[in-house]
Amino acid sequence: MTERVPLFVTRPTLPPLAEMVPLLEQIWQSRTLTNYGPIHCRLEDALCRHLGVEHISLVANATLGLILSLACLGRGEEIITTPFSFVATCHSIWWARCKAVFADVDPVTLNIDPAAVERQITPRTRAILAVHCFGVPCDVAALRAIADRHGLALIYDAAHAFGVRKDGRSILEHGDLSILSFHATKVFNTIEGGAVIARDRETKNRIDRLCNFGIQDEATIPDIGMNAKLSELHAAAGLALLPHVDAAIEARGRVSRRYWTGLQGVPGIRCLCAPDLPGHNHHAFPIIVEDAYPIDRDELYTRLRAHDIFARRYFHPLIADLPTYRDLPSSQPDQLPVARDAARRVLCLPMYPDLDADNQQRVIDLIRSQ
Ligand code: T4K
Repeated sequence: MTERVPLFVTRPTLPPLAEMVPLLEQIWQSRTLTNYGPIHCRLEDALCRHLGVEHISLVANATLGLILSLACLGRGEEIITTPFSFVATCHSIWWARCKAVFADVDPVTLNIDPAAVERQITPRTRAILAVHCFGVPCDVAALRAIADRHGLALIYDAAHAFGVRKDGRSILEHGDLSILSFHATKVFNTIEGGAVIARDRETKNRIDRLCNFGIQDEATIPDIGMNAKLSELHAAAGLALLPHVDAAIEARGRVSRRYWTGLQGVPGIRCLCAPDLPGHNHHAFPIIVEDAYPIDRDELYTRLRAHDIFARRYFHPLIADLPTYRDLPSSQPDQLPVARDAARRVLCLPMYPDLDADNQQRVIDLIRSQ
């Protein structure tokens, strides 16, 4: 009998080891290990070309990229954001010495609802921090119009959105700043890492400076910065992986189509992302467990675990219901009905390029057989 392998919600994509070795040799040779070395610069250039953007600053992780971005733009202390995200989105607001104000999400995309954003704007609002959740683009046109109308900064947490395109253009072209995550669990990874995408050279230079303690040159330190630099080793992992990322996204697309077909017609199971969504990166495969399904989301999660299938309830608990945020006025029980509903229904199924059809069928069969 073949061994039943555990299926995790994701598995990191790694470059062939042989393609990593020459980069490691260069690092050993140069002894430049960090602080904007040659591999760091090569990865920034390669990412600009790959993603079709002009100004990228690599960072040690997306959380630091978010904090620096929020600190960099605008005045006022309130940041309007989505409660339906990974905690890093909201925690970054606190670390940027600002206050989170939640706005509810759209029931179809689960991204922040522009109309709800507009209702939360006050004279104290500094910025809108929206998330392209699961790689599904936000309503960028409506958010841009609101930001312009009220003179607010617009920042996208694009942690899930590597390679996502909308109307044939990179989603990263929208907003004043966008932040990618290159964590091990993402479509493209540098093990830990991330990037801030800016509109102009001046803002990129400011982000670079903030990543390096605020240092402009040996004797000039105009800003209060921190250490958010990406090391040469991490940059090397990214440089070796980048040529393989398009194939990895295509493979994810095949996994996505198998789920879509396999789960068709199951009463009460709705797949959030259609596999033919143009420009999608298949970052995750979230399903919504509706009332018509025989058991609720948590029971399905538990039954899958009993069969070594480690699907994840991203994003539960809702950020607004965590002890640190639940007393905020925008977190009160009568607020955020759509996000609260999503937090108890969404389940992310295993999704990674090399998830083979036989193992994937275990997931589909279990969901169909409840
Ligand atoms: N904004 C958004 C919207 C985000 O989703 C995130 C991060 C951020 C901002 C912040 O980005 P970073 O600062 O991290 O760059 C994971 C990730 O740690 C986190 O990066 C990610 N979002 C979040 C959605 O997921 P956990 O606590 O669920 O990860 P963990 O360790 O349980 O990993 C999930 C599964 O992946 C494991 O069951 C097995 C597999 N795995 C994981 C790792 C780390 C591996 O096979 N190998 C590995 O090395 O948070």
